[in-house]
Amino acid sequence: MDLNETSPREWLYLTTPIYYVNDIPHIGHAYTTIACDVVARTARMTGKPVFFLTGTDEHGQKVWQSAQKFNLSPKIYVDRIMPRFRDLWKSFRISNDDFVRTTEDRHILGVQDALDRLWKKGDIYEGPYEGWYCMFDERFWTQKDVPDGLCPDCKRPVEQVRETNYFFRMSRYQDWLVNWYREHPESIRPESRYNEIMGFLEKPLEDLCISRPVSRMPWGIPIPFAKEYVTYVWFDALLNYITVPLSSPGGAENLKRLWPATHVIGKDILTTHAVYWPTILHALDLEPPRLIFAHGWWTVNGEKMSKSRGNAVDPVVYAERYGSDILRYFLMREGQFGQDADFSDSALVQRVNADLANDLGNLLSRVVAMANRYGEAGVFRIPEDYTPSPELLQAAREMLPEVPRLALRFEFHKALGVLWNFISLLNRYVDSRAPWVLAKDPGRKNELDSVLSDLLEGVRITAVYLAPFMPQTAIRIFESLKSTESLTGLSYQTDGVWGRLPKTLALEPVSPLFEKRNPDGSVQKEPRPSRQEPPEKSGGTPVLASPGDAPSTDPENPGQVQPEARPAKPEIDLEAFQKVELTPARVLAAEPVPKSKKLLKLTVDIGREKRTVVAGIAGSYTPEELVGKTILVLANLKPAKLMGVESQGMVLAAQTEGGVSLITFDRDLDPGSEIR
Ligand code: ME8
Repeated sequence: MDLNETSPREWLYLTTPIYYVNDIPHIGHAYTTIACDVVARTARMTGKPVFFLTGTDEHGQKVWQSAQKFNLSPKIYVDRIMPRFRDLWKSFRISNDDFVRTTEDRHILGVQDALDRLWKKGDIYEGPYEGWYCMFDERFWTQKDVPDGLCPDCKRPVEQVRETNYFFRMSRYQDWLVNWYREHPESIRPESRYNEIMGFLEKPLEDLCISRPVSRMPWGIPIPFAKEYVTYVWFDALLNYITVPLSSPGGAENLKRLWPATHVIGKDILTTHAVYWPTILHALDLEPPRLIFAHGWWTVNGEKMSKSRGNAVDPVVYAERYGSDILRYFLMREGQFGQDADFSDSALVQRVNADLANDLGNLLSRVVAMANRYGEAGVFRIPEDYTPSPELLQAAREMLPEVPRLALRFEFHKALGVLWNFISLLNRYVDSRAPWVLAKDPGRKNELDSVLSDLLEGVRITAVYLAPFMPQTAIRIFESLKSTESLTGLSYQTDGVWGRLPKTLALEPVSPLFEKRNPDGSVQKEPRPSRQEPPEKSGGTPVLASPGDAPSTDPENPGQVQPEARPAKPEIDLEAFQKVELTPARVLAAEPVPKSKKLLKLTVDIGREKRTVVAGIAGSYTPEELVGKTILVLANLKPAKLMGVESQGMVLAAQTEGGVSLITFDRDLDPGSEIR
């Protein structure tokens, strides 16, 4: 069930898994929790009522063993570890409405009540058990599952166990479950996970062993009708999703209002959620979850990350180094939510420098600095007759359905992609409208103020759409703009529309939102100035401008708030890139273009043929020094006439402080060699 399809008044009951406290949290836990937080915040901003639950799974073998390792009683141990999770969520600004611990009375009583009901109904029975037990995964396997004596999941040795136990009649509900999923194919996402579960359900379902003898493992919820047993940790843990609403004010009515829930989990715990849990719910006369979204796995340098492997990325360390909002952004932007992704410092640094420092941070700094500088005595006034730029207005309007819609479909990277397109549009608008040029002409004061109003509103709206992903950054932007929004009650409908800024703004220059990073993650001490100059003419001309041709930098405004960083362009896919034919070309001849100071006419060999290309490089190269060089040419650009000469391609070069620098190759190669 797509969350966008539920009625706006219907509750979104959203849950994370409750995490084991056998060790401290890692980035995988943060991933699921942040994703839920983004969905919860987005849904609230659309006006939907939300109940967002997370918590800790504190019973079971793993936790018990960890406590033993530290020579602590399990209760003292869990009391020490649990705050690591609770406090981490606070530092990540997770907006959960409740936090459940499975050692709390409200949960224990709820589990015992459910056990009693199922026992009385005959859905739980006592029976002999003989099987192969994996201590690590806390589950039994049959002989055929473990031909090599190793757990099929974790590959650790299994041990044979014979004992009397209690079983939940899960097999009884197999046909019902298969039918349910046939009728509700949208209730497990992504679709591949739905198919996985349907495949799993083709094999006969066994009954589920839901008890552990106290003599073997005492750390669990006592079974009310069999005191020498505790409840199997998964049966205990899954029930948190209903014990919390049931024990809250309103009890059964409260649960009825919230149910069915949307569970966000990692793909590792899909079977427990998509098979065990709906059958337990059905036996308790409750509907299966509305949606189970099983996201992908984070690896580190290609390896599975887990607490037990010791290669876990510590979110506390990263939040301290970068700030929790940056980590939130990275996790939501990098990779697709349903797919695996690899965590690397270099990818993180790249996102910080390009998306955050360059695109967003610079935009805010330059816009606020200009409003401050070009206002009267630091006070900027939105003109009485201000009409917003139709292009920006349209782009902002398109974000209103699109960004929340994508976030509620768990397509976080796409939602952020749409928002960053808007940010790029604003950056291009700064460059094309060049307020520092308008400011030189008193007759264009009204135009200048309108452009700045557009930009200030655009940045404010950016913060509204950013808020679910980067709540602290959104607040900093609102504060920088002296805008009155707060995260509580923020709404797309009222705050995400044009025209909410105060009419008079006394803005002060702001410190950078984000600091640029070196490849090792350390803060770059002195930001390297980068300049961007637009081409001499637009329209795909194969000419590079010489510096100073166009006023794209702000000469009156030196320092880091300059419009100096090149805004990132919208993301393209490989297919788009593959349309571009880049080719090494040997310069056979070069001569000046008559009557032009900048243009040279080159005859180049591109392997399959000769071409004439015209390039604006006369200020940086003499014709003589070019002949014999192998340069890079864009070969499939539509020909264009420049000063009367048809250019059949474009020479590529980098803009430098002193002119341009042609792209050449560090080895000898044939013209026309493939560039990939
Ligand atoms: O399974 N990549 O708790 P747990 C992405 N207590 N997500 C990851 C991850 C990774 N490398 N590693 C962990 C339990 N996760 C049970 C749950 S619910 C009733 C009981 C996330 O501490 C992901 O959400 O092992 C995964 O499902 C969860 O942490 C497992 O957390």
